[in-house]
Amino acid sequence: MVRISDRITVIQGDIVKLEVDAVVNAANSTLLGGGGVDGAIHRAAGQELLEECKGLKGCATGEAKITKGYFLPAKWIIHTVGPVWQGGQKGEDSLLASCYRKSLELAREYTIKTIAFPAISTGAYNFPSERAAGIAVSEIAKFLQGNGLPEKVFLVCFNKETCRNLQEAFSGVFEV
Ligand code: AR6
Repeated sequence: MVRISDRITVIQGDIVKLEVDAVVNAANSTLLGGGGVDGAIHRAAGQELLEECKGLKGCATGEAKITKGYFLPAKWIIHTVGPVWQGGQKGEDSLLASCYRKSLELAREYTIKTIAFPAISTGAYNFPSERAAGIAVSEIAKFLQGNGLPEKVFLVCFNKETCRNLQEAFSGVFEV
């Protein structure tokens, strides 16, 4: 039996370059592209991604939808819409947890073995990075406890602060 902590890895880098079965996009509710990681994914995947996204008719906050990966190394893109931080009293924590859970449910449904998440909502949507890291690691750990798929989850950080927060959250959850 592989330990849950061995199925989660924090890595620094650009999510669009990762050779995983699926990458998760921190999208907005239109699913028609934007800045940050969303912009990077759309640029790298190409115009056909936008065409497929137009057919999805958007996505609610806390939900997730899947498309092909087109020119990405990843076969699939799971688009999820994180909450905009509004001070913490508007259900932001549970909506963020839902993004991770719904993305992982889709991954399981599509027999995805390896998946990479960006730090959802911690950029343009202003969710406090440390708090978001705790939610990400505990929600993923909870899901993996009950599921064999995905086998491996990468938490991708783009800057040092996010890396530090994710590593600390990982240590906190797994007491390493
Ligand atoms: N690889 C990995 N992580 C990245 C990359 C990358 N290439 N680029 C940025 N990040 P954000 P949000 C990190 O703003 O807060 C968009 O316009 C970034 O450092 O991309 O959920 C959408 O269309 C940060 O830690 O997403 C929405 O309108 C994290 O990804 C809105 O932004 C998330 O930052 C969503 O905002």
